[in-house]
Amino acid sequence: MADLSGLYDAILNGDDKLALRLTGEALDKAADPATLITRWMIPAMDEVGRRFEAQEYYIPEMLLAARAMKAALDLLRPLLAASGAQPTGLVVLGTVKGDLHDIGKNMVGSMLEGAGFEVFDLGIDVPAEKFVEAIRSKNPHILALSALLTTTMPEMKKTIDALCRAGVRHEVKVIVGGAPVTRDYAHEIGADGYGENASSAVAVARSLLGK
Ligand code: B1M
Repeated sequence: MADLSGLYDAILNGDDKLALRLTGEALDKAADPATLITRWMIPAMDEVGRRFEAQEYYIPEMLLAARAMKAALDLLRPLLAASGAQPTGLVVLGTVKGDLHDIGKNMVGSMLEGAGFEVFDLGIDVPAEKFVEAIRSKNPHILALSALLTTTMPEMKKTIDALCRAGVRHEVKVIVGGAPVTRDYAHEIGADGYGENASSAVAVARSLLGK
């Protein structure tokens, strides 16, 4: 694959127009969308996170980087979703209450769509009751919960507890993921599956449905 460090830099520097242009040019040269994401785009966001921790970046820089990442992802999303064939199942997806991070969640949604799932995305900062409502109204096969903050991970357990209280826990398989979430944590809170990244979320969703 060509050197796309310009795309890495564009995201790191929060230049959405350049990120979009370089992504388009890479696609014109038949670059693989998944490789673009894993080799250049996610490492750029990891470096943003490192700089934030080191107090070299602050919230405005993080927001600009997120905007550049989203601009590039918007171009890639239809390509990620294009490989689907038969509807594989219905997924309700969301980032848990108190958490505003949605880039990883959106990638999980796109990859699930690419694998043929129908995805109903509830967005960010989703309270447990809203997940319960969606399970009642949509009757999904899978509930997919994302959290990026150690402080919002407990909302995943609260959501599973709310499903139990509402008597709908047995109707749906729950998968969880997001940077601070681990397999052990997923097990501890009674989730059915854990996805380390977007493609493993798809593999877990498929295997939970026996596909
Ligand atoms: Co925030 N943020 N942020 N942030 N942010 C992190 C997560 C942080 C690690 C940065 C750092 O300090 N190094 C840190 C969390 C520390 C912690 O709790 N351990 C942090 C913090 C502290 C905060 C604030 C509290 C900062 C503040 O206000 N003081 C604040 C919280 C706001 C809130 O949510 N209430 C905040 C705000 C923001 C922005 C709004 C500015 C922006 C988000 C914009 C947006 O999403 N629209 C932002 C960003 C951009 C980041 C970093 C830099 C990048 C996140 C990202 O998009 N990564 C992030 C540092 C980092 O992650 N390296 C950071 C790229 C994305 C593709 O990866 O989301 O991990 P990720 O998704 C992956 C996997 O995790 C997985 O698959 C995806 C693809 O591989 N995955 C799943 C995700 N969900 C899944 C679900 C699944 C399965 C897999 O199954 C259902």
